[in-house]
Amino acid sequence: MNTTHISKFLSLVLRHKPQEINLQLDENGWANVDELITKAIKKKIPLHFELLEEIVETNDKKRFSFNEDLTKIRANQGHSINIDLALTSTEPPATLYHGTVLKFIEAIKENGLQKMSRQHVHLSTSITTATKVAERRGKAIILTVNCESMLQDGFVFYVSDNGVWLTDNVPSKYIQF
Ligand code: HQG
Repeated sequence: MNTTHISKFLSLVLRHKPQEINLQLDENGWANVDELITKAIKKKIPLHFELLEEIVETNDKKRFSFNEDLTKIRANQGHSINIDLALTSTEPPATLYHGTVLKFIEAIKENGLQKMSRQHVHLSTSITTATKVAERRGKAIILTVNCESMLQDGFVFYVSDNGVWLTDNVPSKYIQF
């Protein structure tokens, strides 16, 4: 099993289905590292501490973080379960980008960007990153979000530990299609 497989397993249990291995996450999404390792091994996932360290450090999108004393681990963003990342609201750049695909455009024009199954709408600082996000689904269409106006109108933004910008929703009047 390579690190990509382990990383996908970690995304599953730390973001979506901790119950798959009967893992407890606290209200901020942290899992106890020893408990995670023990419960993963029970499910035949060959996890050990050094491997977790390697994944935290080398994961292409820095999806996971340890706490300071390395006893806890969590996903930096992307959860579908209801946890509070305890992020501080932060002033975004004037413009952020969202990569999507043609089949969603009509619905986005109608309803704006919605968080769908996640806890936030995800926005990127660069067109390159937004393009990669979109290309998981097909040919990329990049939407430009006018964060400056949103901020003036009282919308709140957060930035995750791995640099993804998060907000609750983006009404279509702030989107340049
Ligand atoms: C679309 C991955 C219809 C939206 C990525 C997107 C990212 C709407 C999809 C991170 C809509 C939701 C997040 C509306 C939005 N009607 N469709 N009103 N509003 N959509 O996966 O932003 O690998 O939840 O455009 O790389 O694609 O998991 O969000 O296509 O960083 O770490 O609905 O997930 O990171 O899809 O991706 P997602 P996303 P990880």
